Amino acid sequence: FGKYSTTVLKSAYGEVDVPDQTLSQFVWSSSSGWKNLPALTCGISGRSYTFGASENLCKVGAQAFLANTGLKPGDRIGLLLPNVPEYMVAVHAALQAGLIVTFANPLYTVPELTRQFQSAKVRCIITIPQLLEAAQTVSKTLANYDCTINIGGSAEPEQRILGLESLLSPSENVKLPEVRPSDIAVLLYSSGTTGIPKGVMLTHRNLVTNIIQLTDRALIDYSDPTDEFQETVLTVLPFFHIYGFNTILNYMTYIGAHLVTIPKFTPQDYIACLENHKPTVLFVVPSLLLLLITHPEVTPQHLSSVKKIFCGAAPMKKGLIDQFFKKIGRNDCTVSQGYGMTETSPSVTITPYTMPYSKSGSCGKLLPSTLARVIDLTDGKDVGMPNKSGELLVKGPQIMKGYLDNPKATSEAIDIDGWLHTGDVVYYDEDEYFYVVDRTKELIKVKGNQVSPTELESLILEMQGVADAAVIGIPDNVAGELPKAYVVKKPGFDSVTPEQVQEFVASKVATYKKLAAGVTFLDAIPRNSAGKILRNELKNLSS
Ligand code: AYL
Repeated sequence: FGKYSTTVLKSAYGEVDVPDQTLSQFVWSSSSGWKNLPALTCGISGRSYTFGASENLCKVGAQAFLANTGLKPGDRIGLLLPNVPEYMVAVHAALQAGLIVTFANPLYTVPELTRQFQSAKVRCIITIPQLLEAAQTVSKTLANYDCTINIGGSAEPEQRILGLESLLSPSENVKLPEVRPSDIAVLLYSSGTTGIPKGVMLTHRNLVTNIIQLTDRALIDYSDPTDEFQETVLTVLPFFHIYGFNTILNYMTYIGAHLVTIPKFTPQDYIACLENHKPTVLFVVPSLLLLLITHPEVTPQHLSSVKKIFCGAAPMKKGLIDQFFKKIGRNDCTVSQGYGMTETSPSVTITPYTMPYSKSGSCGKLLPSTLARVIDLTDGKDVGMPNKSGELLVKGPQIMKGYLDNPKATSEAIDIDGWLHTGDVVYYDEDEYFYVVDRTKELIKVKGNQVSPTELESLILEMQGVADAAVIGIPDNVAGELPKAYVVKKPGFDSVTPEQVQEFVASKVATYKKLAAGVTFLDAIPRNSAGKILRNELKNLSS
């Protein structure tokens, strides 16, 4: 009988028109009216750039890249930087030089960095003196490596280390290459629904589209800056993540907001920035919102300038917004929740600022030009009606081009009809508000950060005396989830302790990936006949 019927939900906000522009052209396309207003300021040091200055530095930087390094358009560069205002310049200079950029977490260990930069075939790393040693160690493992750019540090020509000045020396005779909107702009790493992190190829057009999808005035209430009023955005969410990169850095620059950055989160620095910069907008993940609510040193006065909060990247507990309003003693602040993935640039849904209170807990409605289906977890057929949960499938112009060098994973994620299988379990109500209820994919989310169970399992298997291992996420009130390992010992290794496994893993990964929910030894890991780990059985064991 051919195909069973599908129930396709369409955005209530129509379609977007996407200009034929690269990301850089788009981001500054409206800024001529506010060139002298501040665009980016480091909340700690006070280093600041206007819109005019940052736009100009990106162009100079692009020419300098091509003049002073051996890089050619299409080459990949890796950013190993904390959140500093220069992040913007580094990314957009590279993009305008036709380079493809991958971002690394500055907390990554050398093996983690090596894996990502080898996968992305990075030829140049941009970093700061504090991370130079790690960058140099990694660079020695990279084929066709060209140079390291050491922002804020000195040049060492014999080691192919360039200083920032070689990125800022104007080379006006260098012609910038033509970059097409369909070209890949960035490679961000995500484990998707299964396996180890993979390079997500996002084009200029994917990223531009997702910003335009968010500028619908029915969804978000904002106005262009004037000499009297400009939104001030405080953010600590990392620019190496798609949320920080596209939704904060690019989107907020596009609408003319002033971004205040913090290189390394501490509650004290965050509080000082609230006091000194009086932000009108905060970008958060649920664990940061919880911290603002519960931290004894954060007072209602600190938050008195805040009018808009954006939250995304992990499930937000119902009631958290009420707790926040209670803390600040007012409710004239909108809290928008967004849902999406690295693979979707990232936004798929957002709560309209006019959302009625009765919908709280929802992650919002489909963005313009976005389609969705919800399919039953057992038979794969569309649930076909509101209030029935199933896996969310999405289609739209913000969906990635695919996973780098991995057509198999790409075709598993995006089916032949173009639907991206999200691995998230959701339902929609009668008004097509979406609610995330669970996840079928293997991903663990710790404070909004992705942790791949496969990555931790293969690490644990490297440990002497370990025969088998499985990692799952355990619910946690503060972090959302924390990784926990089940381990089978080899005969003769009875003396291995949970702490030894934890320490082994901790020595090899960024802090947030640690086995913070512990290690339990089992006689065997439950697996199906195909050898797949039965994670639900492990979840039942732990609850
Ligand atoms: P990745 N509620 C529940 N789970 C969520 C939510 C949410 N609001 N947002 C993201 N997730 C989970 O690639 C979900 O499992 O991108 C999803 O598949 O690090 C996974 O996180 C994707 O993780 C915005 C602003 C999205 C931020 C984001 C976060 C993108 C996170 C839209 O407007």
